[in-house]
Amino acid sequence: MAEAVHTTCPYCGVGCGVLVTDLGDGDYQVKGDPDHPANFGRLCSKGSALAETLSDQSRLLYPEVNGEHTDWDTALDRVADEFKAVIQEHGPDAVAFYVSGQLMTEAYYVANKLMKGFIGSANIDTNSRLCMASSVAGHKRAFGSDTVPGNYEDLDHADTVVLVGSNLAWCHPVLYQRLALAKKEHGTHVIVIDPRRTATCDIADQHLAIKPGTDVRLFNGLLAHLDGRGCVDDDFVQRHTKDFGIALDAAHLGGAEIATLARDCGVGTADVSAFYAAFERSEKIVTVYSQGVNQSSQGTDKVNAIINCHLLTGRIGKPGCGPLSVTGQPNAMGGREVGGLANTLAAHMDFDPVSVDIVERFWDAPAIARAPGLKAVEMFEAIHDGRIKALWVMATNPAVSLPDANRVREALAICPFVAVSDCVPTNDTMAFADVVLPSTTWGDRDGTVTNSERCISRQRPFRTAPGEAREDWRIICDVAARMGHGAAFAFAGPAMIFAEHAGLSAFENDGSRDFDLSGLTQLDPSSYDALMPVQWPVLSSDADGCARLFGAGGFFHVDGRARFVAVHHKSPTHDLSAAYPLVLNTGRVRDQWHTMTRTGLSPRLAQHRTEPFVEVHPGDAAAYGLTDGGFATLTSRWGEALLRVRLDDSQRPGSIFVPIHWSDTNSANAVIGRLVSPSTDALSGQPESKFTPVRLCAFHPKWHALLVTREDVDVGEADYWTTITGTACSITTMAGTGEISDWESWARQRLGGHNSEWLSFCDPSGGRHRFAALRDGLLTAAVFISPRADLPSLDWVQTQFGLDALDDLARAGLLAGRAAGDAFDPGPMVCSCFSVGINDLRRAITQDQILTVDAIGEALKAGTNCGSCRSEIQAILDAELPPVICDSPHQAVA
Ligand SMILES: Nc1nc2c(c(=O)[nH]1)N[C@H]1C(S)=C(S)[C@@H](COP(=O)(O)OP(=O)(O)OC[C@H]3O[C@@H](n4cnc5c(=O)[nH]c(N)nc54)[C@H](O)[C@@H]3O)O[C@H]1N2
Ligand SMILES: Nc1nc2c(c(=O)[nH]1)N[C@H]1C(S)=C(S)[C@@H](COP(=O)(O)OP(=O)(O)OC[C@H]3O[C@@H](n4cnc5c(=O)[nH]c(N)nc54)[C@H](O)[C@@H]3O)O[C@H]1N2
Ligand code: SF4
Ligand SMILES: [Mo]
Repeated sequence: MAEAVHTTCPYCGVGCGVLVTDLGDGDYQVKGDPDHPANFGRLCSKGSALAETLSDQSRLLYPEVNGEHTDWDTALDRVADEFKAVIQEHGPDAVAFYVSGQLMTEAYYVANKLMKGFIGSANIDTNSRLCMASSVAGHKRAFGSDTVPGNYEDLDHADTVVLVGSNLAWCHPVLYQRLALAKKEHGTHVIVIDPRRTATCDIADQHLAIKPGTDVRLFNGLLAHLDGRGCVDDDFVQRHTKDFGIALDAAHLGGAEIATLARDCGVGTADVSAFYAAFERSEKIVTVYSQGVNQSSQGTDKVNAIINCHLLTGRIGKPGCGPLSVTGQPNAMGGREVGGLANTLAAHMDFDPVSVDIVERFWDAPAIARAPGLKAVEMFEAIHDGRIKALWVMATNPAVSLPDANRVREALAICPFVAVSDCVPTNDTMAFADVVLPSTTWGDRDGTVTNSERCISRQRPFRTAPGEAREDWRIICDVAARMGHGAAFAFAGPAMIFAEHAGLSAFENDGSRDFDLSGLTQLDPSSYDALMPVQWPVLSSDADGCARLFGAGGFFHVDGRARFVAVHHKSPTHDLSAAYPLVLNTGRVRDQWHTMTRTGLSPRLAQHRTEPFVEVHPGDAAAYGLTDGGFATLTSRWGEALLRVRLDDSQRPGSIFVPIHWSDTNSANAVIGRLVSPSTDALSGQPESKFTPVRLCAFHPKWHALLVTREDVDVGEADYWTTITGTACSITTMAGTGEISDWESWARQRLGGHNSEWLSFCDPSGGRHRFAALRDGLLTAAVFISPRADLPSLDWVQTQFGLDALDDLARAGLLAGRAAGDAFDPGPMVCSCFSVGINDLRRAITQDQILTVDAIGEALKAGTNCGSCRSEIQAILDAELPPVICDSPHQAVA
C-alpha cells in the first residue's frame, strides 16, 4: 500500500488534518490525521465521506469558450484579450475578480497581486464578504488589526464557553466534539445564544433563544452588568485599552436594567441574569461566534459588543480566554492574509499611503491600486449600471450564494464578459460564463490554507489532475503573462509564491503588523513540501509560531492600545410587515457543503436531509395551514421558493429556517438566495443573510412522484423537483399541480434508456401508479406516483438497486411500493458513517432497550466515528423513551 499523504480537509475552517492512502483502482482511504493540532485524528461526517467525491466523472475536464470544448491557449487568450480590451477602453476599474475562501493561499495571492498591483484596481472581492467581513471589521476596530487572539486549545481550558450565532455541532463538528469532551471531563459550562434551538444546544447548560438581531442589546447589557459588578480588570483596561467610558455610556443608553433588556431580547429575565452571572464568575471564558453575528446589518457592532466584554475583564489572549471568531471556509483566513477583500491591500495592510508605498515597492508594481474597490454586493450592482464589463469568478457560485440571487443572475447575464474557474462540469454560475476554466481541486491541488486559529497547513495532492485541469495559481499567472506581466508572475510552483507572500508580510514590518511570516521567507520547494502546521505570526526569531496574542496588550493601533467601541442596538434593515410577517433565517445542514457541488456527490451525505425544506414552528404552521411533509411557497420582496415543510418546535415562533444548499442544478425553485435581502452592514459590507421578512403560503400539489434511476432523468416541467445522489442510483422527488392524463407514457418519457422489461401497476381511480424498468434482470428505474405525499421509503428503494437480480418477492414489492414480506426498512439515515437509520435506532431503543447514546454506539456503532449524529441520537432517545413517572409529585425529577 502507498504511503499516506498528509493533507487537510477542503471544507470548514476547523482545518482538520487528513491522511489519504491510495488503495489503487481510483480508491482512496481517508482518515483523520492523529498528529494535526486542529483535530488530532477526528473527522466529521463530511470529512469522512471525502473519498466519495473524487470521481473524474464529476470533474470539469477541459476549457470551454462559448460552451465549446477548446484548448488552454484559446481560453487563456480570450480571457486576457477581453480584460485588456475593457481596461484599455474603460480603465482598470471596469474589470473585477470575484474570488473565494476556497482558493489556496498561493492562488489567492497571485489573483490579488494581479488586480491590485498590475491591473491597477482594487475590484477583487471574495465570498468571504458574505462570511467573515464583519469579524474582520470588528477585529480591526478593536485591535487595529484583523487578528484572532486565541486558539482551539482555549476551548479545553475554559470554564465557560458562550456560542453566539454558531451552530458548532453541524458547522464546526470537530471543534464541537472537542468542546463536548472538555465538558465531559471537567464540566465546562456551555451557553448558546441563537434564536433557534440547534443541535449545538444538546451540550448547552443554557440556551438563550433571543429575538433575531438583538445581540448588541444583550452584550451591551453584559458590559454594563460586568462594570456594575466590579469585574473591570483595571490594570488591563488602563494600560492596554482606550475609550472604555464611551463604550460604557453607550451600553447604558438603551437601558441596562435586566428586566427591560430581557424583554427587548425576547428572553426571560432569569435567563439573562444566569448568563451574566456565568460570564461574571468565569475567569476563563471563550465567546465563540459565527454567522448569527457576522451576517447582520449590525454584524460589526455585534462583534465589537462581544469583544468589549472581553477587554473589560482582560479575558483575552490568555489560556482559556478570548473572543473566537470561527471561520467558515477552509481558507477564509488565508484570503484575509493576502488581501482578498476589496477594502484591504495585501498582507494585512490597507490603503493608507505608507502601506501603498510598501506594497508598491515590494511588488515593483506598475499600477498599484490606491483606494478600496467594490465589495461583493456592490460589484454585481456595478455590472448592472455598466461600470463593470468583465468579471472573473473563481471557486464560488454567486448565482446561488449571493443575496438577491435573481438580480445577481441578471448581472451575470448582461455582463459583456464572464469567465469562471471551477472544478465541476456545471453549476448555476457557469451557465452564464463565456469562458470556463477547469481547475484542480482537493486531491489534485497543491498549496496552503489557514484555519480559524491562524494555523497554516499544507494541502498536498495525492492524485493526478483529471483531464486538462490546471492549478488556479497557474491559470491566473498564465493570464497575467498574456496581459503583459510575465516577469512578475513567473512562478515555478506554489512554494515560490508562498515565499514571496511570506516576504511581503515581513517587508518593513518590524513588529508593526500582526501578519508576519518572516520565519518562512526562506522556504524552498522541499521545505515548503515538508511544512508542518504552524500558527502565525511566525517570526524569524521564533519559527515555532505563536499560540496567542494580546495577553499582555501589544495591540496594533499606533498607540499599542485596543479600542472599546461604542455600539448601539439597531433593528434589522427591513422590518416585518403585514405583507411579510415572518423572519427568514438561512444557514446550513450537517452533511452538505454550500451549493453541494462536492458533498452532493456522496450518497452517504445525501441521506441526512434529502430535500430542500423550510422549518416552521408548529404554531406558525397552524396559522398558515401548513402540515409536516406538505409544501409551502415562500415569498419575499426579492423572490420566491417552493419547499417541503418540516414542523419543528426548535424554531422561535415568527422565525423560519431554510438551508442554503439547493440550487437550480439539482432542484426547482429552491435557491433561497433569491429571497434574501441584499441589505448589508454599512461598515463591513456583509449581507444580512439571517433576517429577511417573508410570507408563507400552503401549496397543495395534485400529485407526488418518486423517480429512482441508474441513469439521468429528464425531469421536464414540474412545480417541485429535487434530485440527490443515491446508492447506485439517482433519486428525484417531484410534485405538481398539472393534470397528467397518461402516467405510463409520462414515466417512460422521463426515463428514456433501453430497458428489456417493464412492470406496471396502475390504479387510475386512486391516482396511484407504479412502474419499474429492468435490464437483464437488474432494476434500472422505479417510478412511484401518488395523490398524497406517502411515497415509499428512500432507503428501501435504494436497497432494491443494490440487488443483483430481482426475485418475485422483490418485483411484487416494487409494484406494491413497499417491502414485501418482512424485510426491515432502516428509515431515514441518522448516522452517515455507519448507515444507521432512524428505524434501526427506534428498534434498538424500544425492542432491545438500549437506552443511552454510548450504549447505542456499542451496539450499532452509530455515533462512534465522527460523532456528528450523537445529538440526533439523543433526540431520538428522548422522543422514544417513556416520560419518567413519579410516585409522588414531591419526587419529580428535574
Ligand atoms: N455542514 C456544513 N458546515 C459548514 C458549512 C456548510 O456549508 N455545511 N459552511 C462553512 C461556512 S463557509 C461557514 S461561514 C460556517 C457557518 O457556521 P455557522 O455560523 O455556525 O452556521 P449558520 O447555520 O450559517 O448560522 C449559525 C446560526 O446563527 C443563528 N442566528 C440567526 N440569526 C441570529 C441572530 O440574530 N443572533 C444570533 N445570536 N444567532 C442568529 C442561526 O439560527 C444559526 O443557527 O459553517 C462552515 N461549516
Ligand atoms: N442566504 C445565505 N446565503 C449565504 C450564506 C448564508 O448563511 N445564507 N452563507 C454565505 C457564506 S458564509 C459563504 S462562505 C458562501 C459560500 O458560497 P459559495 O462560495 O458560492 O459556495 P460553494 O458551493 O462552496 O462554491 C464554491 C465553488 O468552487 C468550486 N471549487 C471547489 N474547489 C475549487 C478549486 O480548488 N478551484 C476552483 N476554481 N473552484 C473550486 C466548487 O465546485 C463550487 O462551485 O455562501 C454565502 N451565502
Ligand atoms: S470539522 Fe469536518 S468539515 Fe470541518 S475541517 Fe474537520 S472534517 Fe472537514
Ligand atoms: Mo462562510
